[in-house]
Amino acid sequence: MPMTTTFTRLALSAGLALATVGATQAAEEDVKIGFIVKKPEQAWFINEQEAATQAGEELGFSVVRLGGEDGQEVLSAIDNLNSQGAQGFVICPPDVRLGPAIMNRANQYGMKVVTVDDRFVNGSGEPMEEVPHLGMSGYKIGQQVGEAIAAEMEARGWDPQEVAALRITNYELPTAKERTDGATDALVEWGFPAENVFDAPQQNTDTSSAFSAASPVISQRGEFEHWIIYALNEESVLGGVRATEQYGLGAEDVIGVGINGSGAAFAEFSRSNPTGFHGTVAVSSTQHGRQTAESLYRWITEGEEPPANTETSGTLMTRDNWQDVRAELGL
Ligand code: FCA
Repeated sequence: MPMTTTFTRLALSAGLALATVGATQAAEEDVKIGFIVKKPEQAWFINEQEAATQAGEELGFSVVRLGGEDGQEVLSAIDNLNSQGAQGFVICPPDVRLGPAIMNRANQYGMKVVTVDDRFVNGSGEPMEEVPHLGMSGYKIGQQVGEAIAAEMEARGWDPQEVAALRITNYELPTAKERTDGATDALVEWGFPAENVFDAPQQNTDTSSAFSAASPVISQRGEFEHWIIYALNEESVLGGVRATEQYGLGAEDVIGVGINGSGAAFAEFSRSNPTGFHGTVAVSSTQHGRQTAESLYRWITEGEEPPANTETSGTLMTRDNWQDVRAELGL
């Protein structure tokens, strides 16, 4: 064997050995977490993932942003994170009943998990309290929605007996049920007739599924000229508002109030002509993203387990104050 080849081989293997040592050291120091969301194209989730990334840049950990729109995608996202050396992930699952399967996979890899927005449920439908969670205080925020709608009906001088409520529901998701229950209770307490509340069950939590759910309900109740609309989020309320427009109902006939305070609402408030989308209860998606990522990081590095359940609050945002509230909440 010629000298040069042997020398090259030796140099190469020494180089490889050094590279391996370097990688091991880096792996011990670096913290990498995943941030998996059920609807990666929605403004709420984009904002959460960006805020988590920002927190990582400040505190010194990296965040891999992933979408998980069904169970299969979530499990492969977890495999992918494991092969990248991530120590844990924050997740808003596409279906809360996937909780046990997701935890199984995470436990196989020794990964820590924090849920955001939608809390896992176990086989009996109870919240999985062993997985730390941060989400909005659904019932209270729902009540704020109901109160805002009632105040606007009063301001417009509507007789509640002649108003129909479009309640876009998603009863498989506990946080969604809490929110629409809170809104219904506040409305009924104010004097809204419970028999004028009509359900439009949606398949998903987005605008198009709400539109499909709402259309037949509005068409069946053609006798009502005034509608109020609420749902688990503003994307869904927007679907309902678009459906009323199809039946010739304008901004003066409709009061829709959503939840979130993200890009979907800002776009609606920025339109030159107001629509039936009256307002939204804004919650800080920035805080949700940042706080969950940071608490997972502390758990990984300092062994401090995050609180079992953290609930966040909301502020009403309308066409009149949306820019101020946006700035206040850092959105
Ligand atoms: C659920 C909804 C989102 C957002 C989040 C906090 O995941 O689907 O729109 O409201 O809760």
